[in-house]
Amino acid sequence: MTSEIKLLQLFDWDSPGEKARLREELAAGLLQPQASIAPKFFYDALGSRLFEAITELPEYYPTRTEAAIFDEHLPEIRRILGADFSLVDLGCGSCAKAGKLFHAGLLPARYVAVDISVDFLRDSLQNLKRELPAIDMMGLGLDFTDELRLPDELPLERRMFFYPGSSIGNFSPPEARAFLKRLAGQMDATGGLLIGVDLIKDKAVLDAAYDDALGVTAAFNRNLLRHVNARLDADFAIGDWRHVAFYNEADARIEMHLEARRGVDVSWPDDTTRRTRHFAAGERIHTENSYKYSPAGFETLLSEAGFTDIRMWTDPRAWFALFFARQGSTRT
Ligand code: AVJ
Repeated sequence: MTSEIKLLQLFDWDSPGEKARLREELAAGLLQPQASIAPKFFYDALGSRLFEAITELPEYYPTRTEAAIFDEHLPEIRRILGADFSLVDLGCGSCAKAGKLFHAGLLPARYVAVDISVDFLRDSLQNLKRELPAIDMMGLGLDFTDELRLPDELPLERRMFFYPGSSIGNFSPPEARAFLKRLAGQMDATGGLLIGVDLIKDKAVLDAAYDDALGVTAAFNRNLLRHVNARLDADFAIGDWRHVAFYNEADARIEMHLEARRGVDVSWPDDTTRRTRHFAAGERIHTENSYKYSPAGFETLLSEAGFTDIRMWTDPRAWFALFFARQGSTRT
């Protein structure tokens, strides 16, 4: 037992190599006819805090609905996870969800908290370690959507991956399937996946959840431009961009965009010079998809990705689902 947490930083926004890669990624997205910026740019320290604020909004039902499902089924979930397991928390953010489980008696032998927002991760994990010094804790600053590299010292047995909050919704269904397959490859048959998934529901409920009256989601969306300016030296004028979010029923996804209020030029540095793009009034930058699933649809996705023994819990309105599945070890 150590009072110190280990922090392994495998992703550094500010390293020269990473910066060059991110600039290329930014340029590729901005220069498409339909411009886009990846949702990972939401999560600087302020973005992570704004997301925490979103989870408290009356319109944003996913977090509290998922928490209610956990409360309701905790004894069963505890039984399924068993003892002496490692909890690998993917995109832990404030680590609040894992902390709640620990306080409710669901205690892992070790806790591996993974997040791209490295400074936020360090603070969150230090606070959690102070509350629960008996749990071995490790932080991993990593863009796990890119590559999930776990430390060699983490035993292969009883790895329980925790992927709550419907973060899986940021992937398209084929990307989600590929990601889940890669996850399955990181555990053996004694491991498992505990994953939260937002369900298809009435469009009005979904629209409101991503366009709240207080404007917190709008701030979260627009903060992405502030982050891109600060990290990559772009020159977005934040005030020129309007938050747009809606449920696209045909594709079963929330789309978030930033829409130019007037004609604007945006520039960002290249290796040698600056590149620019003009946006006409009303043109949009696509910043996020948040896919919604039917229970049967997600179960199929899990089994296609190599998981078996699939269980699902939901709330009385069937707005959100929590799945547990084991890795199907019989595959060759
Ligand atoms: C963190 C990806 C699960 O899609 O609901 C919340 C992000 N975006 N409001 C979601 C988000 C706008 C959130 N995820």
